[in-house]
Amino acid sequence: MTGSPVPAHRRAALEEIAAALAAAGRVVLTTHVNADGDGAGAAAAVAAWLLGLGKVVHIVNPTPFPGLYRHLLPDQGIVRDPAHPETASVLRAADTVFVLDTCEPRRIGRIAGSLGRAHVLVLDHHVASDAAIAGIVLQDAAACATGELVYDLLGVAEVARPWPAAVREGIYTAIVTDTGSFRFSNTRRRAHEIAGELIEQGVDPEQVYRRIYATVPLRRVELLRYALDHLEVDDPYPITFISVERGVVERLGANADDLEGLVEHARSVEGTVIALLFRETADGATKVSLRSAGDVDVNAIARALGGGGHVKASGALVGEPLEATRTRVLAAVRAALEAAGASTRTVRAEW
Ligand SMILES: [Mn+2]
Repeated sequence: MTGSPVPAHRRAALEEIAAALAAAGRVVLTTHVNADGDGAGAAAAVAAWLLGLGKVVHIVNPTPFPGLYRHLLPDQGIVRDPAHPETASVLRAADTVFVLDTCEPRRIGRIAGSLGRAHVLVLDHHVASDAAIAGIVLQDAAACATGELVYDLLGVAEVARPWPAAVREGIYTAIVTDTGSFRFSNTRRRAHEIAGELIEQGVDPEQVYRRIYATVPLRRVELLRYALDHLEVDDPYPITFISVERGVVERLGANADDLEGLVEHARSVEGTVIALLFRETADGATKVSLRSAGDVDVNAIARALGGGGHVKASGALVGEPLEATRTRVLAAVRAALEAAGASTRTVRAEW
């Protein structure tokens, strides 16, 4: 069994990270707030690999490990709540902290304050920002997911194939979720190559799909019903947006997982160049998700709002109520569309 070749420009950094992990004894893995399938899958895969090498491994995320991806964990006991008093000693005892799917200190919340004496390693595929976490960093926006970089890390470390089930399923899930099930523009040939090799190793795509997408709690369907009912088109601009008020999330008992993917419904509306999701948080701030279906760089817009991400998919947390945020963001997006010469919605005359 041979893997997809590791891109040459990643090798040097991956070799350094692999050497640091080989020398590590107690490793803490972490990812950004509201971990997604990439952050959770990448962490589960790395945890399974390192546990197999006899390391002591814990996952300490700034926000709870998502229930949707708990089945990927090689051992449920490795996840620690950052607010729990005993977690401070886990962080203190770690000789190595491995940050996945972000390289920004503010995205790992209170974990950023615990990086002190440990060796810090970072794997990330977001667009570089000014304030990166200090350590051995591989940041490559050419990777479809952090899962792709984990795949390369195991390749460089020459881990014998087939890999443990939790390793290959974590990486596969990371790639499936971050490529929108192989639909987004980051779905390049290599995403399929890696997926193909993981299937050869034993991943069951239907089972992965069922666990993530084919079974949803009723509240998520109720939330979708509300969202579609509140979908708006910013005519004549090619902007489609959904707003979810705080009361709705509370009434349905919805969480961050439940909101993932909602913005895709706005993006799918014909003529949409920019899709937005506004979601009011419990403390009265507003989370904004931005998606670009064209050439407009939503990462630049998100950065101006204090957030960031990718050229075609970004987000920001704005400390203002929903309505004020929506007014401000719509103005910024309209201006970006005008600057790009894409300020009117074009639709087919007939279907
Ligand atoms: Mn990612």
